[in-house]
Amino acid sequence: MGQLLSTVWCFKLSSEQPSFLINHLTIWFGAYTQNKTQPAKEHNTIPLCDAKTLNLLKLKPHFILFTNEMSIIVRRGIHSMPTLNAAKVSAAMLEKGQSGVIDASLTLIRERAKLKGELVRALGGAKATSTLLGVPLGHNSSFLQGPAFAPPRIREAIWCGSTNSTTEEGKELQDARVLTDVGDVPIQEIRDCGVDDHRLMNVIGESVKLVMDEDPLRPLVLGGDHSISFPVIRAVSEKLGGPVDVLHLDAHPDNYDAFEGNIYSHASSFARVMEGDYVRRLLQVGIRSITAEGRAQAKKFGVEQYEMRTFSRDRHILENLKLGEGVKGVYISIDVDCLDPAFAPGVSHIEPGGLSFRDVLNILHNLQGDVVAGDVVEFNPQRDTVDGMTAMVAAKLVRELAAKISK
Ligand SMILES: [Mn+2]
Repeated sequence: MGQLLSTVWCFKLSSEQPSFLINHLTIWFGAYTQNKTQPAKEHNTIPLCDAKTLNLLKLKPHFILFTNEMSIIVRRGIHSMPTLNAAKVSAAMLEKGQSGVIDASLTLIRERAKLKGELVRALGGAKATSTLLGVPLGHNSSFLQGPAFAPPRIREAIWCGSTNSTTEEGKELQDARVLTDVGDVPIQEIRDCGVDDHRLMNVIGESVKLVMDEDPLRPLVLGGDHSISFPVIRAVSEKLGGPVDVLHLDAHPDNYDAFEGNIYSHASSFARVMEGDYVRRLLQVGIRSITAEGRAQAKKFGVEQYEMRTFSRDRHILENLKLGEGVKGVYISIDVDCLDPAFAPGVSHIEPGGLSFRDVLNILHNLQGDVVAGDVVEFNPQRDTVDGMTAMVAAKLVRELAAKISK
């Protein structure tokens, strides 16, 4: 927008107006505030549309400028608009709209899972089929939010023509009985409707359960930041009706009680997990960035931590793990930053001194146990190399984990 016009037109939102209008206003105000050369002032006007269109949309222009709101938008940008808009509609209308969007999102996952389940059965069936479920969520990151963009990049790399579709131990990924996909939970679209994190976490969990409803599909979740592991593990345990053992590969323990006040932070997911009865044993491997609180929390929750500084000593144990016996199975959570940044630079938290890719595969391939679900999180495409090297690394972790889950 080249020049600043002279007045902001504000409109009273009512149930008569279509929901797209709210989005339109959001985008439009955002475009204005992000390109302006000075803050919006009370006497600035922006003509939104002509009188005929206003009439058609049943809009009543109110020449009252919400100056406080405009200053919030100016400071925080377009992302504050959904909340501000939400404040203008009745609670009942908001609830109806949010529920509609959430139902539609769950329907999409449910119907795709049903179809993929049918496909697997039509191909002769399987005992377990890895099923990709993308959760493009990045806003619970404490530093960068790029993991929100990871799922499509990982999928692209899984099927990249530079490699074949056979895993190291000989599973064929093009066989839908080994690997299938139900798409992404539309995280940003749901958040755009003003849905809070408590409810959003439940939507993620419900989506996981919809995949598990469809035997033999087992969820393999593509993050997203690590905050998503809490609702996913909770859902897996609730669905199976008991605790699981968790193998968690990460540079960080992610067990702060809350990080910067956020109980859903990606640095707090395993505190939330351990507060419930979802997990019997939690093994954390690759740890090399840990505070006194991280150690105290691990002690409190009885977490088995394997730190990188003693990896050469622990290697034998970690390459011969037997987990999940006497519980509902094994869950594997792989934070890409468990790897040394030499192998995976495209992460938000670069922490030298990590595992090699082969170290991770040795642990994974040799693990004995029934792997019921897993996730690969924290790949940040915005920090990847130009040739997408870390996308290939994340994709190979997904491919090998898919092979481990499927049978
Ligand atoms: Mn990490």
